[in-house]
Amino acid sequence: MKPTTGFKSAFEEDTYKGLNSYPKYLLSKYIYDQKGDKLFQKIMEMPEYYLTKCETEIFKGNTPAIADSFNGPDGFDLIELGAGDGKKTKILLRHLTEKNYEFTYQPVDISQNVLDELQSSLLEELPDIQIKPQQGTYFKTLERLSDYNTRKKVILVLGSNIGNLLHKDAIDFLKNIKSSMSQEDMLFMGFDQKKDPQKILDAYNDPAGITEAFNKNLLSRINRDLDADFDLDSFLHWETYDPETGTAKSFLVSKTEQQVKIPKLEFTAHFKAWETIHTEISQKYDDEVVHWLAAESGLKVETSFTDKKEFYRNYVFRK
Ligand code: AVJ
Repeated sequence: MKPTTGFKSAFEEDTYKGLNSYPKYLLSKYIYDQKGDKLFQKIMEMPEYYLTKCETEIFKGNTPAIADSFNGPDGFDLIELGAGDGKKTKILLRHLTEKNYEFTYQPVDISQNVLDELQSSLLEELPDIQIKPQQGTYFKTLERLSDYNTRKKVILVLGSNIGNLLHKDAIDFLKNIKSSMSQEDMLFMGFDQKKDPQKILDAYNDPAGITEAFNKNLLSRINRDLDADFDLDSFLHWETYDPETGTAKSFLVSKTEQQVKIPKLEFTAHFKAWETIHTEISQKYDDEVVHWLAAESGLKVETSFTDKKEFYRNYVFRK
């Protein structure tokens, strides 16, 4: 039964839906509350999480070429979807500022908190930068920006964030971006590449248990926000990677038969022993798949940059 008073947020509704489905699932976007953001920062610093290191290597090794490709006749506006702590972007921003490129930096995030922290750290490190944080969903913000911007836009989506989307959702996302682009605009996007499957499993299954805590933050958050009583120790973090499809999947597996009360949903979830909750996908790509996604979305791949090991690739797309 749905709660008699109705759902008070999308989080409540999505949680209810996911735990009433078979097989059960939860949406990975809800991992990122204050605690989840901190855990993700820790993940990016783990030796096993090669994605951040590779993308940083790409930025460091190609700064002038990337900066030049961004520039337009009247300068440009750099719009970053899901900026986070902006560590990788800062490499570029420093170069752009030092070489006196005419640009603004517009980080977009749903969390005002993340934006405030990014803004204050940036103004400390690069006092001359023109930063215009944009709070909101990617889609609404892109719509608004395409109405206001008159010069070249460069849209950044880093960290292989697109990997959380199934291909059909990734195509919708790319189409949305495309519809906010004009002819001269550019999309610069990071895609984690297919590689030794063990390397991928290790990145999502660290022995220190940081990824486990990150995954289980979905349950902690339901405990915190919806007064539930999930016992985190009775769930197992489980990662799979299918080298054929390139899909890494995260699960939480109930080690025992159990019931979990979720008072704010007026609902009790039942778990059989070894029942799963699917929590996240982290898609891995190759050139062929990226070109296919681009073609399906009406975009063209202009060029790309990779690291020495070719673990990761940043692509430049145009309309
Ligand atoms: C932020 C979605 C790119 O899938 O690699 C890290 C999130 N999940 N470890 C990823 C994540 C587990 C990350 N993305």
